[in-house]
Parts: sequence; structure tokens; C-alpha cells
Amino acid sequence: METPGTNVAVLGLGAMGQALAAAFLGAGHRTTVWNRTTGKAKSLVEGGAHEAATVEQAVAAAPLVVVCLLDNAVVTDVLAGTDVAGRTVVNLTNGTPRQARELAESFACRGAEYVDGGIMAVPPGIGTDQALLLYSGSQPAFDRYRDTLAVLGTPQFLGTEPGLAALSDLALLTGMYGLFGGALQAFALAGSGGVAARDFVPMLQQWLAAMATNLPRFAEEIDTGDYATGVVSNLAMQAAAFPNLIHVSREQGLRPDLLMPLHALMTERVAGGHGAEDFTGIVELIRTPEE
Ligand code: FVH
Repeated sequence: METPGTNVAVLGLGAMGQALAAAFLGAGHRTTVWNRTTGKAKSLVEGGAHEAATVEQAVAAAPLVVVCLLDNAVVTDVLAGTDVAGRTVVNLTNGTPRQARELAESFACRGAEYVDGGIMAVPPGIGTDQALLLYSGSQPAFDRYRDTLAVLGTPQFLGTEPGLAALSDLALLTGMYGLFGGALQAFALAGSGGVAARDFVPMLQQWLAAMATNLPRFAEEIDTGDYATGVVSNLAMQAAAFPNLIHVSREQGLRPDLLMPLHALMTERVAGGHGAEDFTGIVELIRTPEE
């Protein structure tokens, strides 16, 4: 286990990279930072960080290299040609499982251990109890740096398959964007009737929290593939009511775009003879590969 005093290099000083570097610094780790454009390291350097002039210098300065750049194409470009042998690369850049697997393979060929990560937090949440960080990839590397990484937020290691963290990260973000998209449509709809978002939010929050209690039942139905037992509100009934959500948006002068794909799936599932089942059966259509 590493203790405070670990040398850490942070590549990328966007909003998130700065927060990560500040957390390492705050915990007493010797922190070297690098960013493509200069100027973003100023407050970190004032706090004791060392600013490397090149990626090569940053990587040479620390056995643990934490990467947080815009996307994985940038990660590949930025580290191309740099000697990473003997280093542990922890990549917290948002990406897909396939990208994580490709990066793991590529870094292994170059003599580095690779851990992929997903940050379930916004920059101000880094270093607080609110931050969850998902990891997958090299177990020995994760175990070695677990305590160092814990200063960023609660670390959760999902397994040695490098893509696992990215898969869960993107699944959680998928759920979040469904929630956010629905909430925006709801705010716009309430607003079209003169209700300010701040006045509507208590009711919306209460409703969404109550609806979220359905998720364990959804999970059970999805895991068992039994969408027909214990149905409270069948899909046919829901599919009959759903067009009203679309009509009211149009009547109120709003775009119903966000609602259309779900309506199409509900209609298809009912047409397939599953109207008596639960809403959850739609997952079967989602699982059908695109043509
Ligand atoms: N910020 C957030 O809320 C989320 C939370 C969850 C995780 N995401 C992911 O974290 C990655 C970095 O996000 P960020 O917030 O730091 O993003 P930016 O502030 O836009 O900084 C981007 C950094 O990437 C550098 N960069 C961009 N293009 C290049 C390039 N071609 N070559 C080298 N570096 C590049 C950029 O450098 P510069 O523009 O300052 O020179 C920044 O360091 C990201 O995957 C999120 O999805 C954040």
C-alpha cells in the first residue's frame, strides 16, 4: 500500500484534471502536472505542484500517471512515443469499454500497467464523500495505489477486464441523461403553463424519488426475463396514455423529440403481443442489435 508521499503525475488540467491534482496535492502527494496549453497549472504550482514542460518529463517524474484528457483519442496522441515502461497509467478519461481494452493492450505492450477509470462526480465533488470512482484493469496496480487514489473519492474496483469501469460509467450516465432529459421536458411543460421551474421542482423531485423505488422490481423482472408476473400497470395501458405526453408538448408549443423514441419502442412491444406485460419488457427491444 502506498502512503502519502507517492509521486503522482497528472496529465490534463481541464476542470477535472485540476481537481484531481489539487486532491493529490492536498493529501501530501508529490504532484507533477502537465497540460497542453500553459497557464492552467498556476494555482497548483502555487500549492506546491511541479509543472512539467513535456509529457515525457511528467511521466518520468512519477510511477503513477493519472490521465484525464478530453477523450481517448487525445490520450493515445498525447502518450504516443512516450516511454511508459514501469509506470502505472490510471486513465480517468471518459471512454468506451472497447477503447479501455485497446489502451490496456497497448500499454501492456509498452511495459506499463493499466487501470481504466470512470469518475462519478463533478470537479467540485472530487475529494468528498460524494465522489465515486470506478476502476478496472490491473489488480496489482490498483491494489498498490488504492490508498493514493482514495483521496479522489471512494474507489470501487470492478474487475480485471479493463472495460468494466467504462461500461458501468456509461450505464450510469445513460440513466442520468434519461432522468435529466425527462426533467427538462417536464420543466418546459410546466413552464408553458406559467409554472416556474423553481416552483415545480419540489413536486418533480418527490415524484421522481417515488418512481425510483420501482427500480429493484424492474431489475428483478429484467434478470428473470419474467415481465408478466406482478404487473401493476400494463404496457398496453401505458402505451395508450403516452401519446398524450407528445400531444401536450405540441399543444403547448414545445418539441416532443425526447419522447418519440420511447413511444416507438412501447408501440413496437405492444404490437409484438406484449401489451399485458410490464414496461420492463421493452428491454428486449433495446437488446436487439441495430440493423
Ligand atoms: N467535468 C465533469 O463534470 C466530468 C465528470 C466526469 C468525468 N468527465 C470526463 O473527464 C475528462 C476531462 O474532463 P474535463 O472536465 O477536465 O474537460 P475539459 O475541462 O474540457 O479539459 C479537457 C482537457 O483535455 C485537454 N485536451 C483536449 N484536447 C487536447 C489535445 N488535442 N491535446 C492535448 N490535450 C488536449 C485539454 O487541454 P487544454 O485545452 O487545456 O490545452 C484539457 O486539459 C473527460 O473525458 C470528461 O468526459 C468530466
